[in-house]
Amino acid sequence: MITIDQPNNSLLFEASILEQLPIADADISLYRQLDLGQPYDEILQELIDGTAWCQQEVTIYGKRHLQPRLSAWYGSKDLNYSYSGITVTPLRWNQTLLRLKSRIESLVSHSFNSVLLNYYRDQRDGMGMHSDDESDLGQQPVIASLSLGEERIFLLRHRHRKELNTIKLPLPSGSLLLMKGNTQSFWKHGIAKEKHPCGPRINLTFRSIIINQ
Ligand SMILES: O=C(O)CCC(=O)C(=O)O
Ligand SMILES: [Mn+2]
Repeated sequence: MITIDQPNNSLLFEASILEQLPIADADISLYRQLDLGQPYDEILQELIDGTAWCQQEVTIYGKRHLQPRLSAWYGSKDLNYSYSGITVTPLRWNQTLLRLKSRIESLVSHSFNSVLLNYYRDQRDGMGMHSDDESDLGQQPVIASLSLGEERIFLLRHRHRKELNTIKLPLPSGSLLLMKGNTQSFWKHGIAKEKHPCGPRINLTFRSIIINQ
């Protein structure tokens, strides 16, 4: 297991500089501390209170079970999204989400038409290993993943090269992880459940669903 937790070159870690992570077959970069114009905890609470959360029932290997987290899908009208045997219809953008979307779009110079929010209520919530490789996202999706609240460990495991160790990347509040290029084709990722008590964490993955004309 490899842990990427400390800056190895402090010049690269100034708040507004994007750090490219040295990961084979992937294009992954990280901002450690975004300026969101508002304290992170305030935004976290706004999202906890103002989001239409639900706990999805999904089918994995033919078995139905409740996801160990809450989620919500927001986006432009008619942008349905299908994953793990469910199709979700988008809720309408609210002011908080539009503000975050526009901040992130200008930072990464890419536009997004949807966001999946995940709410990890405590250490018992997590997300299994998966790739965001649904055809609706296109061949080389750009996914911008904002974390707020409790720091949790983002796991990355190569899909084919067993000699590569699993990477453990702690995602602190206010960090933005940007996944691009072939990342989803070669790597799976997930959020580990924890043994020690954890406070709430919300992750927002901004995505672009391809609109078929
Ligand atoms: O919570 C995270 O950091 C990961 C979320 C994720 O992988 C997803 O929404 O597909
Ligand atoms: Mn994902």
